[in-house]
Amino acid sequence: MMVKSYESLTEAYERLLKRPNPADEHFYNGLFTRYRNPVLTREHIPPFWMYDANPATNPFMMQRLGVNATMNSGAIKMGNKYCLVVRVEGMDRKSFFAVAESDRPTEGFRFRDYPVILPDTEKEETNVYDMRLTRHEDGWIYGVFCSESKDPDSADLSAAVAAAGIVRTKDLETWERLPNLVTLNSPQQRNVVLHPELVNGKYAFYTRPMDDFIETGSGGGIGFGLCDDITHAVIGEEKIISRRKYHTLTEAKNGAGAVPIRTEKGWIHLAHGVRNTAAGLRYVLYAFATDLRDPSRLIAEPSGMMLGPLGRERTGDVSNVVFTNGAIADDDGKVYLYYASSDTRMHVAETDVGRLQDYVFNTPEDPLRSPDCVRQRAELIRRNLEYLKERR
Ligand code: M1P
Repeated sequence: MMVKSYESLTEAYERLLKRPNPADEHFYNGLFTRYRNPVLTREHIPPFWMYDANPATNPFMMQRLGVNATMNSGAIKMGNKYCLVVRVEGMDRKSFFAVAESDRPTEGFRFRDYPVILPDTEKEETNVYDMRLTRHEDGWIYGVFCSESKDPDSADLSAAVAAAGIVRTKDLETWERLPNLVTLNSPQQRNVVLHPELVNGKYAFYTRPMDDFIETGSGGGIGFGLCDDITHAVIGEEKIISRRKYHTLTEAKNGAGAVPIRTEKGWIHLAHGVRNTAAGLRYVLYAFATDLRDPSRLIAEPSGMMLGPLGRERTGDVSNVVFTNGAIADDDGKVYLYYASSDTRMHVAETDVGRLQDYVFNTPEDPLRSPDCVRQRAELIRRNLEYLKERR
């Protein structure tokens, strides 16, 4: 078996980072355009993160610390840079965060030299993942992520406890760790997102109440709660704002995704919904809107999925999953939705605020029963056929 030189590995990596990423015109729905190549894969990891570059100590030029996946990334624009705080998963299954940035939203993402060194303040914390980045009106950028530890009350080795970890930064370089979020009425939390503005003078979080690490149990959906002090964040009441419903894409669970986008008509939320199938859980993305002044008040909930796993997105470490925890609403109205497929790689899809508003406010709601769904579709067909006949 040949031994590659460290230089050849670096050349291949540099070539990959220069690869153009054209828009993929195959899929059309009028709402978003996918880009053909993933924006980040494990191949985008700098070789000096994985190999010992010195042939004297690495004669077979072997990976010493490999990387398995790059996925669920928070997203934010800093100056003219598109920044992703990526969930990187090592071969050891542990995830950590790393900043990858580019001056283009759809290609050229390069990891900074070092991963994020999070302050190690939670001694039982074993794994961290899925950071949402909120540029808050108080001047900080907050990162809210899942802080996972072994369940101390269970002998089951896979029993874990999920909580929401909170950090803040001004530059994605130096991070201050705050105590984990406490939700008085929910034993576990994952997919927690900080709202970018104070609501009634308080910090507002989108939560996902859960009875258990995997199952949400009695947790009814995406919650909303307020807290007085972000440096010791405690939430009492969690009001359910996007409720799970029978025979919908959120039947098994759902969770807030990207930080909501402020538009003239309301806050637009991009979330994930999960249902169970014979092939296991299926994760898709959906959208809804809440009131500008009261972001806990649902004002629009279009029917069905906005984006589902397609083609090669459908396979990976956890197949049949698309997941987002970051989008960038750019100054020109474009919106870049960063999403991972099958817990393996990162993609981008492009839309704009006008299209998102049109989608969220003009897509009919899910009537929840087949007879009503077919009536809804028959009405669209009737209107179209009349319109097309008149045009002739
Ligand atoms: O494996 C799919 C996703 O599962 C979890 O999402 P949820 O809490 O909604 O089940 C998360 O761990 C996420 O990271 C993962 O992509």
